[in-house]
Amino acid sequence: MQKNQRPQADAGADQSVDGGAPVTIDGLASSDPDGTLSAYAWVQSAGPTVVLQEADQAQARFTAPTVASAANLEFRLTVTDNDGERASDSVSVAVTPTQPNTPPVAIAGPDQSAVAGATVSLDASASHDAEGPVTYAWQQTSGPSFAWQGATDAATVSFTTPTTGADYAVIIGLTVTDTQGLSASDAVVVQVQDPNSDADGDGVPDDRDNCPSVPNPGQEQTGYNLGRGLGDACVDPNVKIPASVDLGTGVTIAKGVKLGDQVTIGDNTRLEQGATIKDGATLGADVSVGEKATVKDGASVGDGSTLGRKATIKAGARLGAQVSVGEKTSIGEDALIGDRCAIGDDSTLKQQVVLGMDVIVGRNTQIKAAAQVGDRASIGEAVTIRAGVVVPADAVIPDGTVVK
Ligand SMILES: [Ca+2]
Ligand SMILES: [Ca+2]
Ligand SMILES: [Ca+2]
Ligand SMILES: [Ca+2]
Repeated sequence: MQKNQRPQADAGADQSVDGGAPVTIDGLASSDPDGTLSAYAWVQSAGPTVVLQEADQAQARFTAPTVASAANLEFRLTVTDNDGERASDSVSVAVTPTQPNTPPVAIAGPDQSAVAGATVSLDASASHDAEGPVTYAWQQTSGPSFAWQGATDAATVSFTTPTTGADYAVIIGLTVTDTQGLSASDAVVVQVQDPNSDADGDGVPDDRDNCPSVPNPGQEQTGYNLGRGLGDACVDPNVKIPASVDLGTGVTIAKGVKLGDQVTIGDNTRLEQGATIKDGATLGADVSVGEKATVKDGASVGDGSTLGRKATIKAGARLGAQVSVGEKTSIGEDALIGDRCAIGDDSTLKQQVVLGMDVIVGRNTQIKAAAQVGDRASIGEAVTIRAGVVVPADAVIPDGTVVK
């Protein structure tokens, strides 16, 4: 009896396949020189695990795995002959990725604001990856340290903002990682306002301080700053009020403020010393204008207003009824002075000024030629009325009046 000859295993030629493709590994070329093969056994020996079909047949099948990067699979075939003797061979199957992996997109959510001591929730669930699910990692990167509430590896996390006695910001970084290990980052800024903070140390907490950067314990807020929520300390006192602004009522316009054209100033306003009321400005009733104010051409001053000493009322200005004009006022040509106005002592009324009815003109005032004086106007002592002034018969011209 001859000695049995070993079978010869042949696992076939190495292959290269696409991810997801059906693959057959073929051991049909195996043989036994002096008998027959009684068994085939395929096992995977390397690479991402696949499910082998018909692993006990000459030909076995599997589906190539979907891989993000190239992978190599190895299979070992063992054949057994009719005398129970065995032989083995291996085959490689290279799997190419069907499409390259793309990095995930990290979305940490919009920046937020919170008060100190509050719970802030962050939501990164809008993060995504084209190839599959992502994992999350949150980490504080700046600001006063805080304690997380629960896990920091979830899409949504939360923490409590610490109380520090000052306003601050915290920045929280987010890293999102896909199933293939690619990652992306994002960050979210949380601005935290501490109700007890007082950045400028003026005793007024920031959230109630109309100028939190400059000490102003009195919270002064006058003139143009009224209604704007700005303290005087934060605003240039020489600010120019833009054209066509309506300043509303009860406003005080500080010294040096320049009013633009067409500004409307409401009732009970006070314009301090040196204010300039420009062309087209409209001042409401009972406006008080300080010394050395200038009322320019075309400006209109409402009823009952007071123009201070040494005011200059330029040509063409219109003063309403019962306006009180202070001492040493100069009233320009063609100005219209309403009924029952009082014009202070030492004023100069230039040519062609028209004085309304019952206007009172103070002492030492000069009324120049061609001015018209209304009915029952009362002209003070020592007033100089130049030649050509029209004075009606019932105007009261006391003793000492000089008519040149
Ligand atoms: Ca044999
Ligand atoms: Ca990906
Ligand atoms: Ca303050
Ligand atoms: Ca302040």
